Amino acid sequence: MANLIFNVKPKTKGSVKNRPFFFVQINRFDRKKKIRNSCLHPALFLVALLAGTAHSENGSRLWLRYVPLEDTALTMYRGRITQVVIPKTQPFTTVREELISALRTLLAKEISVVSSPSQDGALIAGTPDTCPLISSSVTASELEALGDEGFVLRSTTLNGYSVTLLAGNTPRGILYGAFCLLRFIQTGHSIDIFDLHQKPKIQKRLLNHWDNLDGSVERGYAGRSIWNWNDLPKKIDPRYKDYARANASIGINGTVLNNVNAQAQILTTEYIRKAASAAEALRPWGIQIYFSVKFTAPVEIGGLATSDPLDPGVQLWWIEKAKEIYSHIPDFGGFLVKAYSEGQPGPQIYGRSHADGANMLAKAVAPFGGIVMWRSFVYDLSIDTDRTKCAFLEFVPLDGKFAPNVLVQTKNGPVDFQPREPFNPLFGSMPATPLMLELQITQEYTGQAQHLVYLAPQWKEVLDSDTYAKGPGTTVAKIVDGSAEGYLLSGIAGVCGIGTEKNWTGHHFSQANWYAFGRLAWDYTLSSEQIAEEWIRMTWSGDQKTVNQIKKMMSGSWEACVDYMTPLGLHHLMAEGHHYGPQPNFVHPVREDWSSTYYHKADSGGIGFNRSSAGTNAVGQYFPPLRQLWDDPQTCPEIYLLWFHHLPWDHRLGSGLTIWQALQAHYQRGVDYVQFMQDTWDALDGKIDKQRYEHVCQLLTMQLKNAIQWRDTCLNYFGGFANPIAKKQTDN
Ligand code: GCW
Repeated sequence: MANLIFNVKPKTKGSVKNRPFFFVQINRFDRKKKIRNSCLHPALFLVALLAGTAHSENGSRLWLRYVPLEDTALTMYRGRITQVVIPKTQPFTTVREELISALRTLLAKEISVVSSPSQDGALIAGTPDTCPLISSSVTASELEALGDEGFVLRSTTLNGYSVTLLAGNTPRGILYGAFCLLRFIQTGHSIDIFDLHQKPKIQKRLLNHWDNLDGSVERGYAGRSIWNWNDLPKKIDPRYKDYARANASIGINGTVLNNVNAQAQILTTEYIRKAASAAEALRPWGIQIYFSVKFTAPVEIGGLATSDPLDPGVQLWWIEKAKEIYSHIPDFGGFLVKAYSEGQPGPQIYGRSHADGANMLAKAVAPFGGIVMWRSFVYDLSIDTDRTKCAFLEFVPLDGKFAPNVLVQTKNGPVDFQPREPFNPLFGSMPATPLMLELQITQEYTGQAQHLVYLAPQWKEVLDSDTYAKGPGTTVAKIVDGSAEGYLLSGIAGVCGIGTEKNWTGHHFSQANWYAFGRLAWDYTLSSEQIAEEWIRMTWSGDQKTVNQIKKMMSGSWEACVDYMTPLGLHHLMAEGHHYGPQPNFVHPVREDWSSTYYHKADSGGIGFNRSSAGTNAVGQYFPPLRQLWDDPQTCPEIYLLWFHHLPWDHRLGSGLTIWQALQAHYQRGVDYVQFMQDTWDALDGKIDKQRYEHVCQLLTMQLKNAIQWRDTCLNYFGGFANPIAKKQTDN
């Protein structure tokens, strides 16, 4: 729907006034006027496709393409891996097959599987239980430090042969280590003389699917749901394995199969059976499954008269339900709950709190090691008229009241996955509760599957934000990984937009966000650039020049999106419903906080939401010194200025520009960047396989059009307030 609307060219007929506001295009700033309809005529496109079949790629192999290395790259690994020692027993089958087939393809040669090393270049993989060579080469304390998921990769000498050791405590650790080694080889990283110890920083690393049981995907832009509920449990789509393998390769260890706007049906025996067979396909890759559950399930499918969490009958229903689930899915992960938010029911219906609800579910799954992820995405405006304050006001008083196996799952910012938000003030304010970070991989508010927007820098900004909760250095990352308070239970979730499209994510570059999420969940200290470089080398090309060009495109793409959509701390200017294009004049007939005007508050007096101590005092929910710094427009970072302040149009920034001039500059900068991405991609013609190259070409053309539309629509609208003021000043 969104895309259709956006594709429509402004008609010449009819009154401009009668058209939705965002159709109006003003090319005032369109200096280069280089907007093409497509890189290639459709007929030529077809010819190119047919001609290039041998080299055409559809993106379905993601970053696991395992392209045979070219001669120069091969020299680097010559003699390094010639044979593999790995257990032949069941839990190692997955990793053994992956490792051997990948090595044979990448290194273009026979790799023999042997029971003990007989020449230089043996790769010895296993746990101390399966392989005595491991216990003799890796100390017990080294192994202990690795935990269940870690691994050691080490070049060493054994029985006189130079070998590579891949050791861990579990098959899962070996699987992650194998993918690490394969990544090194695919990205031209040396595997000589290294001694690498790795384990994930965060325990539960989950994708959240917002997939409905009818196959539709809320905020999904890549086709239908990959979960074929109609075919399950009998038919297992081969894509489940591909999905699980891709996730394992980046360290993701769990997935919530269904939408947080949940249907009670998922808890029926029929669906539990279906889910159990999907779980079987994912298990070999270390992926546990979880359900989003509807709080009123006991009434809806259990035939009870109430779903009150303090009612013993309701408690028993959940206990029995958990038993049933675990009898089919012994490694079931647990429940995710959206309660009392956007129409979803919650314990509040019965006058109970979030903690009452969460703890009832937690008790049911606790005997099996399950967890409950209770979302803090609530904004009941009767609690406070500033939406950003609501979750804090509801949840902070409950700190310490949640059972130990409950995580409070919290979005990165206090509104809703906007292009940029300050971090959510709940981080640091609930020390007695483990908080799970929820990020959005599907680009609901950042151009969906049409725009190239690499989100790792956004996530890094959040993770690296200092909350000052326990003094300087208490970053969001340290709260999320549990280290700030010493929690063992920790989690991070990424709302994914994976669907039935061949390339999984719609835009080939949206795959990078899936990849980056996994890599950051494993180790948030990795830089966005490093992650991008790995991904590009595995996904597009190993040619350094090409890699550098694509990396340049990606690195500034998020900031560009912020610039052309919502610069200087603006937020939620998106059109209603689909959240794709701009609609700054939108006023919702019923809910004030679903209106764009509620967020920007532009009028002749200025622009921005006054959340300072003189306004709603949302800034007071942050710890000092942020509270003071952000309270004062002179010290508030420009990136959050209009988030916290309502300022006159002629207010001067540090740069000497007025707010109005700065807004114009940002919107233009965003457009220029998209133009730069398009020019850079154009120059890569011939360096990238045709099919994917052309697809990205077309999307960049669309993105440029859209960026211009964003700029023009917003500046046209805000100019209505700002220009008379600017004019008055020039006249004076
Ligand atoms: O981002 C908003 C989306 C809703 C979503 C909700 C949530 C699943 O617009 O589609 O519902 O947030 O996170 O619960």
